[in-house]
Amino acid sequence: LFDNAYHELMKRVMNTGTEKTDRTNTGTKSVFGHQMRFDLNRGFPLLTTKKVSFKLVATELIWFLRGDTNIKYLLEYNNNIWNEWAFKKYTESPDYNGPDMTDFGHRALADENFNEQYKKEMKAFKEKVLTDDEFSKKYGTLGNVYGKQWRHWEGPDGVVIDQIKNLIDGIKNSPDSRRHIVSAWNPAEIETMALPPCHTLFQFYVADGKLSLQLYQRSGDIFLGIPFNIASYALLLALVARECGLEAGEFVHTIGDAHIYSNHFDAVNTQLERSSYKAPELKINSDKSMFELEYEDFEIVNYESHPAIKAPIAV
Ligand code: UFP
Repeated sequence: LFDNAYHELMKRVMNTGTEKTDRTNTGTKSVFGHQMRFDLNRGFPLLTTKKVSFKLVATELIWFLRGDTNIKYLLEYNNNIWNEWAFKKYTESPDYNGPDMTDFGHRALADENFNEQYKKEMKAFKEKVLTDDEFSKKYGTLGNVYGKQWRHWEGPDGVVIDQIKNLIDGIKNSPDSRRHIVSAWNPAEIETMALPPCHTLFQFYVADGKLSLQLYQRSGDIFLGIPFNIASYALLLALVARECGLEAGEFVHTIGDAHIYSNHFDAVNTQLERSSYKAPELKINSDKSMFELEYEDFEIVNYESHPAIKAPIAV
């Protein structure tokens, strides 16, 4: 069962993880180097011991695959997962005149008055990204994040490399190749990204008519990030397999710094007490190429899960 692999990871880190400080000043327990395997023939790995929103996963992946780096597309689907990073850039800019938003992540948790101010400013920010083109061009963008690197990696002399197109061609024309790699980690552009890529590099592998995918994720927030990352890469594998006329095999998830934030410990313990349901199935109700698919073409069937568990995100 898919949930088991994830629960094993949570238990490993809770029981044997090392306490460390981190960039966000929250504090974590972590292990270095962990691997999980998800065989897509056994269903779609959307966790069932808490509700994970497939809509957020799918709209973000479509957004990556379009080469888009502006949160406007996500907001149109009411997907708020990247807002904090864009909002941070805006509130640190000279165009922002509202109350001071320094360190809004921690302060919103600690101070109810501030939280009200923050929610108000964030709401106005989202509204402006959605309705004001000029504003959204300037402050909706996250810099050279995934979409840019996957579809428009800039090489020397203005050469633009479409890693995803190259990947599909490579898998179709030379399935046995050991070079089916996409890298989001572009050292020349790290400085210009809102967040240096967490899912850093992935590789595909073809054997017995089945396509498998391994991701190297440098840093994983086990409670909030990893459930999304699993579903997202499982979906990517399903899409690329379909595009190449292959069956989907395994998603192999390799994580570098696998951590649980100290303010997620209670949530993790709650989830660990739950037992899993049968995994759901993914359906794609369209013949369109993966590059033309819309969220409305996807369907997750027979998804039964325990309720969502809320926990604060570290910014
Ligand atoms: N994080 C994930 N998955 C993601 C993503 C972020 O787990 O897809 F974008 C988490 C990992 C870490 C934080 O807790 O976000 C990034 O911080 P850092 O750059 O310091 O590793």
